[in-house]
Amino acid sequence: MTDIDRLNRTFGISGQLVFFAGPGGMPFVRICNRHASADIALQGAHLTAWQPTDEAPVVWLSPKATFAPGKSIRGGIPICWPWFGAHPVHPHLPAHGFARTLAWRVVECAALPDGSTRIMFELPRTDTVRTLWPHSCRVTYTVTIGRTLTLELATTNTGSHPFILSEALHAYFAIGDIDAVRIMGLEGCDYLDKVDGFRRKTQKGEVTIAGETDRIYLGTPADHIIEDQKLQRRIHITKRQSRSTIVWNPWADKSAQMGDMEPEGYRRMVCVESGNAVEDAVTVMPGATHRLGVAYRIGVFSKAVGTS
Ligand code: TA6
Repeated sequence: MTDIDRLNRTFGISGQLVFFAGPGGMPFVRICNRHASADIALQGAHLTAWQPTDEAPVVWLSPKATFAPGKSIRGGIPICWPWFGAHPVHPHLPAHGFARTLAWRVVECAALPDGSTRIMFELPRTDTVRTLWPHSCRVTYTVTIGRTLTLELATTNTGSHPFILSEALHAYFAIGDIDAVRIMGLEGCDYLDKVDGFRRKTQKGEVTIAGETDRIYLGTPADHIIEDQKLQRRIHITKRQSRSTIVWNPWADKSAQMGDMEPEGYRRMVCVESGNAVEDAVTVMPGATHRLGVAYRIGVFSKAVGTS
């Protein structure tokens, strides 16, 4: 029996949840219910697709994404954990931590009474994890696929010393065109501008993107909206225990240099990432659980007032 057979036998839900060998032969799970469909790679517990019924895909996946062991997938929702960006002390360690490139274990799958589907993953404590992150902890990731996509990354400190972590759910959203998008909910927030030597600035008005953008917004508990004039839709983002929002678009030159993006790929995606980074990093006390939560849903787009 293959690993895929074993997974289907243990966790499969007839007509709703199936494990399969996806691109590069990597194990994936596909969920289809009356509300939505989604694909998740077990490597990184990396969601690569989410499409509510009768909607265009909400999550963007690069047509040139590569699927290989130990390599992060360009697009979808990579999990950045237990550090966001470069390691704060050892810059040679992998950017965005290691959770996005390790195989996660499936611990539970459930068909919920409202027709949505839940799947829970756990990050195994492998030798790599123990070496790179010498703290006792349990990390789970719960994904609920419905008309709303709900994600919860829970970190429990099972040791006797506090530890500090930074993290993000690095969501790539599919958009009609980068020129026709604005992001709301960050007005007045301070941000560190990575394309300007991490200078601290303050956001005036809504965020629009007209060049390479790589910003860590700090102290951002409010909900966000990505308004897309071209696709005529709004993506609503609601967060819990997340004080940072990262907005990233590599623009033309960087896209052309990246092996896993099409040169014009930057026009069709924007990253709006929910997490806790830099000064918003979280201290997890012994016995405590920190739960980073986020929910995405499509709201109605009104031409007249742009409200939902
Ligand atoms: O979240 C923004 C960012 O940290 C950018 O600086 C950019 O490099 C991006 O993530 C992608 O990182 P990756 O390691 O996946 O190439």
